[in-house]
Amino acid sequence: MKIIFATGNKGKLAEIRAILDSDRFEIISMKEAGFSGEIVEDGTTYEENALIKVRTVRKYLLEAGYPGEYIVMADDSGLEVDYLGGKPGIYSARYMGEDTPYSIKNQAIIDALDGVPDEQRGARFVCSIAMIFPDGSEKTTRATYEGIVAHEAKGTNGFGYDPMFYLPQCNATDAEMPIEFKNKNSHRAKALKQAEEIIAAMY
Ligand code: ITT
Repeated sequence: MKIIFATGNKGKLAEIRAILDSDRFEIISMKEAGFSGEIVEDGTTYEENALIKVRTVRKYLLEAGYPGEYIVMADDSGLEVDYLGGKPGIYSARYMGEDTPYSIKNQAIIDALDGVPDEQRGARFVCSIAMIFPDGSEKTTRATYEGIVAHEAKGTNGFGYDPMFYLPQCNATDAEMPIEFKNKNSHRAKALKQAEEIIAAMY
């Protein structure tokens, strides 16, 4: 089955390709499928934004006459920091400006929690996966990945906020852990597993 993935984020796409079973799915990015338009993410939840992405790309593919049967899939995700009242949440990509380097964004969150004890540094990544099937029906899944805000940004694996996302049980940040660990345990890994189960029940 072909999956056209509606994301422009290269870090996400690399993880998605590593997580989804390559024997069952051919993953094609929206760019590879010819989509180069803007997607206005003006939903108020991860699910709404993920659905906006799949609907926008599916509309394009249908109008462009993209051949064959395919599922359009998207990921909307974000980082929620308890001490910041759940921010940046669905605005994680836009937080402090879309083009601001993550070294600066990560340090800003660490600085905002200066002196805050570990018990109050709780944070989680949230991921919602949306799918539109060939018959036009839609499904979403959601999963979380729990950690705390690190005292220092460390590591180079992953992308985005991974260097400041500390996993106490691993004594390491997400960006210091092997990629295989994140791709088994992350919000994205778990939400994609649920998506795979939904697909398996349908086909
Ligand atoms: P697309 O909409 O094109 O998929 P995007 O980066 O704009 O790309 P989102 O709107 O879903 O995607 O924003 C998700 C942001 O949340 C992402 O840019 C990171 O800042 C953060 N994020 C999500 N998952 C993450 C992860 O696994 N590791 C680090 N940061 C993550």
